[in-house]
Amino acid sequence: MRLLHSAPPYNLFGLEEQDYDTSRFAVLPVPYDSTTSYRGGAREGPRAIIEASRHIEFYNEDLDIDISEAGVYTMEELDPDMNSPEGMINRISKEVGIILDGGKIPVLLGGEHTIAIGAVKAISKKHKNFSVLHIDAHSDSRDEFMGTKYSHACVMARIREMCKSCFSIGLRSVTREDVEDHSKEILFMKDMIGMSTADIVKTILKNTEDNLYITLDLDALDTGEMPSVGTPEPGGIRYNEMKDILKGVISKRNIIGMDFNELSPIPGINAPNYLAAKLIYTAIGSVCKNKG
Ligand SMILES: [Mn+2]
Repeated sequence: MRLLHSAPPYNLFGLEEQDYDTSRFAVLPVPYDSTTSYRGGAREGPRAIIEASRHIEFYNEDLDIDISEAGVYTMEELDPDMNSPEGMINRISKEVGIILDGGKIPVLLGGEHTIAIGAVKAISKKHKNFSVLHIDAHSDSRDEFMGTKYSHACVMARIREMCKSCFSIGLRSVTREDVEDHSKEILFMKDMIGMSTADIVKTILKNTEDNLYITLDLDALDTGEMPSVGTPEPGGIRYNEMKDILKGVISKRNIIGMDFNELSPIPGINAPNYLAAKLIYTAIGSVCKNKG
């Protein structure tokens, strides 16, 4: 029972009761932004998402589900390893490995995009056949950036080394090499404009395996709705379209993990934090709609 005038508990969606053993989803907050090259602050992301999520209704009319029945467990924040980005990735990988061993779906809250490398590293030890759906404004495909192979600008270069196939959508800040080397596995933003959501979903499904990991850099969204990112690239995916893409893809795939990264909250502007929290609700809720 919630006491009168008491705030919702501090966890994702402000759930009254949480039980790790019976939970289906393990939420891992990773307040880390060490390799960020432009505006920092993504380390504040997980707390801002959790804070906003505590004020979302449990019930969602769009999905017709109640998130308090979904089995979502929020873990303690993962302490950053400030020695090296590689050390941090290994720490994340170890933690996600424990979640996977427990038969749960890891949901990481970033933090900078680098956290995805750690998650996919753990996933790749469990699954042979899986794809990564990469939703982002940027290609993140540099082999090395600012002296490390584990920078936010290298995420997809590292992930491609670990998974059977990757498919990227929303990209609108790329290099000539990206276009030459990877255009078959990219749905550029310029081509998404004018496509129906159903066709976008179809294209994603055509290019991914059944076991799917989703890494969502929030800068894929339009900066008007999502200004709270370190590297705001104009002309992105609108919230409603993103929501429908997630719903459509997740309904046809076995989701083995997800991360939502790069929220860099702007003090006093809470709407983007809510937006991020609601997208995460949509993603988790859509997994719940699937059988199994
Ligand atoms: Mn990005």
